[in-house]
Amino acid sequence: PFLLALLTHPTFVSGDCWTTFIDDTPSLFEMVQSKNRAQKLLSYLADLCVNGSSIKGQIGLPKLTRDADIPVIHDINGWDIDIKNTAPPDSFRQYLLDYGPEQFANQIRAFDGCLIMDTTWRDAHQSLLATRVRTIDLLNIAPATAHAFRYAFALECWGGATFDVAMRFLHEDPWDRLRKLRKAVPNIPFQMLLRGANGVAYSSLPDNAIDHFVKQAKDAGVDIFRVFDALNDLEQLKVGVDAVKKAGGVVEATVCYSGDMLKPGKKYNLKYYLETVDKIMEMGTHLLGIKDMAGTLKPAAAKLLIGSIRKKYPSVPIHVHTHDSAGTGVITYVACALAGADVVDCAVNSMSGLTSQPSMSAFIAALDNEINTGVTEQNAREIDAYWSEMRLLYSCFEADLKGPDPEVYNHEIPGGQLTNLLFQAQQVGLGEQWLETKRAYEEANMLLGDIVKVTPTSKVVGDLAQFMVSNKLSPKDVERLASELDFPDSVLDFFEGLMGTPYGGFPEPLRTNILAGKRRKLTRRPGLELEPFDLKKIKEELQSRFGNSITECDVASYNMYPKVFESFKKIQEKYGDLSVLPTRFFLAPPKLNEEISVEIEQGKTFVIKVMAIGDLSPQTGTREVYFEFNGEMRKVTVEDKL
Ligand code: 3PY
Ligand code: ZN
Repeated sequence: PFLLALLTHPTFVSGDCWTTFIDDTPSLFEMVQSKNRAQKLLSYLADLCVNGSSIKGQIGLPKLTRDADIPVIHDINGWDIDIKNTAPPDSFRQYLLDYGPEQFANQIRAFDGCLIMDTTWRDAHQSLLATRVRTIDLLNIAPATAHAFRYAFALECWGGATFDVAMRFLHEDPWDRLRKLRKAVPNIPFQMLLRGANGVAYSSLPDNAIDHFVKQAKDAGVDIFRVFDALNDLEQLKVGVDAVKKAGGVVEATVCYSGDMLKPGKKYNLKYYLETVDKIMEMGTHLLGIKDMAGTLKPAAAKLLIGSIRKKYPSVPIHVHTHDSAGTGVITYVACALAGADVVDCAVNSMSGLTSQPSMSAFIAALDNEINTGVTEQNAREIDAYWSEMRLLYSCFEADLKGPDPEVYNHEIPGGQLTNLLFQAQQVGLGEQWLETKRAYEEANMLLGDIVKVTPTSKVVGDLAQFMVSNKLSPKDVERLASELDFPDSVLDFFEGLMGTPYGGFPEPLRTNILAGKRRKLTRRPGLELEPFDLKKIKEELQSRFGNSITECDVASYNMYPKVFESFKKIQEKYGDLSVLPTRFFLAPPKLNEEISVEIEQGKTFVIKVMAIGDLSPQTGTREVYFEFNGEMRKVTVEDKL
């Protein structure tokens, strides 16, 4: 392609060429780069036209087949805001940048009301749409959001499952997403979810990998880090907390709330939570998070828990997170706000409810202006108009839950996992399978010692439950056959101690029997046993394989998910940067002659049309796909895999 660009360059063609022509004409390289990018993108589209979408978890096609409308946002006086030509107003983020995390926390605590964190960009789609929302659809609404939610506490936009899903299933770079969003929303703080010593992975990494990851995240735009440990293991939690402190971020150390603490005989009761909070406060945190990942914090328990913490620690801002699986989330939030919580997590209406967060508008309306939230109902509705269209665009990832179900108070399955398990059960014909999975989940939890369930420990319970269902094992069978059964890796990781230590210790003799001859038993937190990563060497190795464009962020991705990162780089080499492709053409082939406009970078757009798909060649098993590309004809040959 370089030679072709050279031979067709007007200066070369005119013969007016000198010896340093190549060096002096960088546009030659740009032409080559652009041609390569175009060819790669066409290869993806051609494959989509011939073989259909290969995105995992996709059932059917998007129901939205045009660009979504960008809503008009109104200011407090009801005037239209000219979003393109008006910078979003300074807000809590500027305060954070000017005065630092401690003063920022004081400012949040001093706010007269209960602020909102919008989770639409992270937990809401992780819980409802299998984490499949793509960067382009976040970026399109980002400027409007920067205005509409100017006085929100934060936007949760990164971490949790979004990190690996971006690379694994969306073929996108999560760091690129963060940087682009940061640029588009300079004024609202960004929050991420960090799984303590597990980073954004499913078991612990060496401490230096966590420090390195958090530093990159802070530098790329994360302001506030919600740090939790899935077992409320405080040593594990501290690894994440210390990493955020070193990086200069805002620490929101978090206690995970598991089950209904007011149920008689509950292992995790008020005393347990208050003692855990005491230890977190001793550790030092800017804000205190209460993470109710399954949505089992009932209003009466919320009033007691938040009220008790508020009384003991009058100056720490309390930030509450719940899921609306039971349908009682808004009542719980009102109870939290009245008991002294400073921030609660909501999602915009069409991305809320069920296994997601409670509805922002419902929360604002329920307070009836008695308590200020920083977001107006009108602005919440304006942004919601866009997301109601996104819900159609991503309809092919819906788990199709029909309504709230307080059964979550029994099975305690976290929001995101509930949708996931339901989706898997649906694949094999719901009915009996789903009932069995839920029952086995409760049984597996008790076998494991009634643990706190959130990623990654919720996966352990889910994997064990599915293992029990598919092998028709009762809890007694599991105990009896423990040393013979071939348990899922996550169960072995848990018992080895790679996720930390549960409150009350591991169940014995189950642990000994399951690990016998397979794994060791860690007696200290995993970070003290794992060899630190040689970060310099890892970077050099990655550079030798993938070229000098490898960055520290790539190293951090590789450290979290080596295999996923390698596959992602290979797909990127084949298809280029797919994040720029509009979602309806990422998930479904365009119609013949339909115009696709792809802005590959600011001010540079590819205009593509599929003109024809050729017949199957019996010799090669391939087809040719013909495109019009920026007015020129192009042809791509693809294997027909169907
Ligand atoms: C995650 O860790 O991804 C979660 O959302 C936990 O609730
Ligand atoms: Zn959550």
